Amino acid sequence: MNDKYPFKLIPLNYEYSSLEPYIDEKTMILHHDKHLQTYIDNLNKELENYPMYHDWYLPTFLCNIASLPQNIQTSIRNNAGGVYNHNLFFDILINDKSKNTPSEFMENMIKKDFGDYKSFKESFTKHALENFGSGYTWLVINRNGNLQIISAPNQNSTLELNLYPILLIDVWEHAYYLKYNNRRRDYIDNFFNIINWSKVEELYNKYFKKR
Ligand code: MN3
Repeated sequence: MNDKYPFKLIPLNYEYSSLEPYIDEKTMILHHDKHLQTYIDNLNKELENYPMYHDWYLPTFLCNIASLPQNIQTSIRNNAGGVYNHNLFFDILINDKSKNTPSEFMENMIKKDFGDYKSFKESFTKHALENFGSGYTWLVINRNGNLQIISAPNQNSTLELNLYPILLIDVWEHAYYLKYNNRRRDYIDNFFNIINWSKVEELYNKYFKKR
């Protein structure tokens, strides 16, 4: 996902239908091929006239929004965020029972900051339900190295807040409306069946290796 301008659509590493019955094939096709593609196109268009940013990676944009020319800050926040967040979201999903529960190690990390897995799940669900309008709810590593749940609106990335994301749920209606209509809670409940905890753990370990 660390590609540069011109950004391209990265194929899913699973079938569009493979998250059934939790997320339907049609939603995945539209979400990946249409919604994500639009963010990619808009980002490339915005960067066309800024060759000085053509060697920047997505996280570089998201960590440095304030240093960009003021007239493109909002568009980069929305579109670089839209690409980064969707790539990450699709990456932390899988329909594979061997990966859909946290390892003992991850469970211990969750216990440390949330008491137990059940409390974490309840808190994450509550945040995602109360995330008003469009946005994402995130599990991040904060500056103290602790896990924290946070919601953000639109396509805002937590990288802008210096919070390193390891798990996120897209609660824009386009992520669930075809199958779930207004039943966001059912979508969130089912999301927990298809989290790729191996990937989440990989991201967790990557963060601590980098420091
Ligand atoms: Mn989306």
